[in-house]
Amino acid sequence: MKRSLEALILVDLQNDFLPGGALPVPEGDQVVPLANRLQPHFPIVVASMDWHPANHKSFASQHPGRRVGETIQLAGMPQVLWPDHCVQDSSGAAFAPDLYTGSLDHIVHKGVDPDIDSYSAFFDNGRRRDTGLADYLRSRSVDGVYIMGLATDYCVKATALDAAALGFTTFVIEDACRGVELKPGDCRRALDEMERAGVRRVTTARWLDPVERQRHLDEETSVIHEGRFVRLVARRGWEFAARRGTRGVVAIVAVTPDRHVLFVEQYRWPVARRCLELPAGLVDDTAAAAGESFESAVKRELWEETGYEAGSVCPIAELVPSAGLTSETTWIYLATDLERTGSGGGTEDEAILVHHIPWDDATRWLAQRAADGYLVAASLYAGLWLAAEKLRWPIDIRPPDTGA
Ligand code: VGL
Ligand code: ZN
Repeated sequence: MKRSLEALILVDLQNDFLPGGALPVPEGDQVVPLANRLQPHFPIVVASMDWHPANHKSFASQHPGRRVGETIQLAGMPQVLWPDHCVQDSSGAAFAPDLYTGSLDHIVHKGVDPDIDSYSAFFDNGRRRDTGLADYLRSRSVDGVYIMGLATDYCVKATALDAAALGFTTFVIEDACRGVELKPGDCRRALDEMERAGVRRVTTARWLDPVERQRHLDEETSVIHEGRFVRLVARRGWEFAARRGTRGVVAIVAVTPDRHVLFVEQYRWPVARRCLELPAGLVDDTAAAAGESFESAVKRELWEETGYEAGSVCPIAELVPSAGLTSETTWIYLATDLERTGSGGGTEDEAILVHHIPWDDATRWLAQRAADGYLVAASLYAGLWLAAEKLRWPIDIRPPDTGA
């Protein structure tokens, strides 16, 4: 099976293109948080940097008597003259301070030849020199590119047009781009031109809206085996387990007013062992609960399993229990203002034991059980640690004493 991946291309998210910079793009700063929130959704992330020598011929300063915004002939092509910007190694050329750069797989420097400008991240404006980006993308099995950044009417447009011409399936993420708009309507015309060249227009909602995101994921997921509660599925050649009929798993760090924490104990068949876990359950557990909010699922599951009603619940984190094995993630919630109104224990066939453990004794108690061969859920340790931060109740997180 031929691998095919999609890359995110972040175009010129550099200080000089932000408000206050040398060549400010209006609202340019507003796309930086979007770049940060899109990156986790892509297997490959690439950034381009406008990277000019100080004597670059696109700078008006290099043409005595010419002014910024005028158009001249350069390398046989019309060239808009710009203020000095993105000079190599200057602070103006640095990435936007709030941009997260730890996920960048590859960086392309462009506009390095003083005699010709380079709006596109693939080629200079005369298509004389190749930046190596197309080869890099092909070497990583990329056949689709999603482009965002600055500026819609120059570098984003040129990068998208080249990507499409090179045969990449090309998308422009409209709401994650901003333009210079030297003439009113430049951005709209740029988007129209991209569209005519076969570039598809999308918005960040495709990743950032959970419903839209899931719809796209489902389209590229095939079912290998349909179980009663779980299915075996494949996505891009990767096999994993997916739950049926639920929107998520919630696990609850529930603390009582007298500073106890609730754990549940249950014999679990996959590991054939008694396990100590946080009270937990599925959102949309039953037909009766379909469409419930995560918060009401937390309250319902906590009451069913432990008999406690929670006055207040809040989400702490979304954690991944086993990212290679299952699409399941666990939402850790903190539940406080507890009041006991039921007996708990779950449904009859669940046979859940509830343990009320003093917060300050929790890690010692868990270490003793673990030493006897009980299994402790990773989410339980993680949840205690995260809740300790939130509650400002220090917790001793020394690892269990295994006698070694
Ligand atoms: C750009 C003008 C000059 C851009 C770069 O990043 O769009 N625009 N250099
Ligand atoms: Zn430039």
